[in-house]
Amino acid sequence: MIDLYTWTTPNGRKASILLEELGIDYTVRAIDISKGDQFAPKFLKIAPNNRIPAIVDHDTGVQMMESGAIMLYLAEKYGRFLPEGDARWPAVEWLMWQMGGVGPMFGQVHHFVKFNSGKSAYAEERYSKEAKRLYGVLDRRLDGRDYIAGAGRGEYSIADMASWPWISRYEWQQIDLNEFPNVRDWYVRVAERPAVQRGYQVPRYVNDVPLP
Ligand SMILES: N[C@@H](CCC(=O)N[C@@H](CS)C(=O)NCC(=O)O)C(=O)O
Repeated sequence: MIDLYTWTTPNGRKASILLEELGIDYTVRAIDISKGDQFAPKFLKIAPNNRIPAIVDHDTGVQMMESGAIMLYLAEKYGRFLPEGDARWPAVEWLMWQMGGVGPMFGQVHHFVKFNSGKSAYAEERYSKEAKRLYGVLDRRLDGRDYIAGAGRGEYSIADMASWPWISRYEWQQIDLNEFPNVRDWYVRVAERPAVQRGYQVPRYVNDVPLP
C-alpha cells in the first residue's frame, strides 16, 4: 500500500494522476500547503525539502520526495507508462524537461503574474516570455505526435503526466491554447482520460478540469 502526501497543485496532481492510471490502492494524506502543513516535523522526515508530493511505499519501505523521482519509481515498479527500448530515454528526457523547465518557470509565472501582479514588471515579462517559449517547444515536439514520448505517433507515458497538470493552468499563465494547436489537442486528449479526471481531484475537488 502506498501513502501519497499531496495537495491540489500541479506537482501533486502529477503523482495522483499516475496512481489513478496505475489503478492501485493508495491512501491520500492531504498536506495543506496554504496552512503550513509541509513544515510539520513528521512530514519533514518523509520530505526533507518541505514540498509535496511525497510517497511512502509500505510494501518496500521506500519513502520519497520529488515528483519526477516518484514517477520513475512507480513506473518502474509497476512496469507501465515508461516506454521500453529506444523510446525509454526520450521519455526520461522530456520528464526532466518538465522538472527543470516547465515546473520552475511556470511556478514563477503563477507567483508573479497570477498572485503578485504589478509588483515586478521585469519578473512578469521574463517568466511569461520563458513560459511562452516552453509552450512553443512542446508544440513543436507534438507536431505529428499524439503523445510526448514513445515511438511513432507516441505512447502515453509519465512524460505526458508530468507536463499536463502544468498546462492545465494555462489561464493562470495567460496563455491562449489556440496559439499552440498541437499542445491544445494533446491537452484535451489527455484531459479526456478518466484517470486524469480522477487524479485532478486529489486530495479534494477545487474546480472541473479546465477545457479550452
Ligand atoms: N521539484 C519538486 C517541487 C515540489 C513543489 O514545489 N511543490 C509545491 C507545490 S506544487 C510545494 O510543496 N510548495 C510548498 C511551499 O512552497 O512551501 C517536485 O517536483 O516535487
